[in-house]
Amino acid sequence: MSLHWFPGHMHKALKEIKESLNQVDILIEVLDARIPYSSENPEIARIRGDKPCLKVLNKFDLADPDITAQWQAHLESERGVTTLTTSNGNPANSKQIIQLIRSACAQKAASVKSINAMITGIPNVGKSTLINILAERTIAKTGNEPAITKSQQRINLGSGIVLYDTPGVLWPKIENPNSIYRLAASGAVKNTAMEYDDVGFYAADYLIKAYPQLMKERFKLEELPDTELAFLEAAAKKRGALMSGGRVNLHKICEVLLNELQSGKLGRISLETPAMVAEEKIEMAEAAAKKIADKARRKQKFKDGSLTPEKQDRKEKRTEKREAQSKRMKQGR
Ligand SMILES: Nc1nc2c(ncn2[C@@H]2O[C@H](COP(=O)(O)OP(=O)(O)OP(=O)(O)O)[C@@H](O)[C@H]2O)c(=O)[nH]1
Ligand SMILES: [Mg+2]
Repeated sequence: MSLHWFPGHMHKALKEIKESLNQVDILIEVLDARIPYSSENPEIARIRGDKPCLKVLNKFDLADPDITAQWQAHLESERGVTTLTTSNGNPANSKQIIQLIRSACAQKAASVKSINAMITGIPNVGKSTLINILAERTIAKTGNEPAITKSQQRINLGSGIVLYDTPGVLWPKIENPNSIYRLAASGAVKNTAMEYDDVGFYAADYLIKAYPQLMKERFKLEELPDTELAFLEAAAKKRGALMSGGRVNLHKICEVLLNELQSGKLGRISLETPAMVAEEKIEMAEAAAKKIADKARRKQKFKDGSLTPEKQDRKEKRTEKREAQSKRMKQGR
């Protein structure tokens, strides 16, 4: 599945983020705690330079806490960034962000009137919700679908901190194909821009392997089927997702599965672990190396092919003919 969802406003938003970056003292990248790797924007990592960066793992209430702890350790030790888990149901916890901003910018705070903090993140991850929590009032528009915030908004917290809310952005080329499915499964992509069935099958395959007990209980299955198709068929029968004639409605059950995953009804689920991602990175590097080797092989084959004895023979004859012709011309002069 490829993702064709990089609407015009995101292009503009990414450009604006880059442009206002030099007025910003600290970047707060809001990640989805269920997919900290897939929701991290490589463009932001590239442009941020050595500006302090705080990674907030939001929607922690929906993520698997053990896996989130693994991600925090990974991000802090390997990437040297400060992390914090947040969720909209725990405002007191989110307010720690203010302290973290102050301590990361302590030197700067002494010399300027206010600290500028920019909040970035993928669509629908909860940036505006978080800003409302920090501002203690509804100041930024929120909603359960991607692309609610359409332009940058400056919010003065009134305590020496100014926040910039930004529209959610994805990036034009998502390298890891698994990330596309996980972003879609988590709700970062508009429903109209994705194939429910593809994403549903991907999620089903992952869920029966990673969370077999949760799936068995949620769909009241005696035995958990070992393929995603068999699981979706069994779940569809249990939920009455059937078409006329009693055939299973796979589209409907994929929709149900994704809705329940996104709303947390399936339980606290993370869609990727540091170990999974490390393996995928090796696979991606191998695939890239194979592509280069295949290209070199094709090029060599083409070169060799053009030097078959018959071709060589014809080439020599052509050269001889040309030389003879040029000799005749010179003699004729
Ligand atoms: N379960 C859960 N839902 C959350 C959390 N934070 C935000 N939400 C919900 O996620 C949805 C998106 O929130 P927004 O704050 O509008 O997200 P955003 O990142 O500003 O989205 P865009 O402006 O579209 O990029 C809303 O329905 C929020 O109620 C959280 O911690 N847990
Ligand atoms: Mg928003």
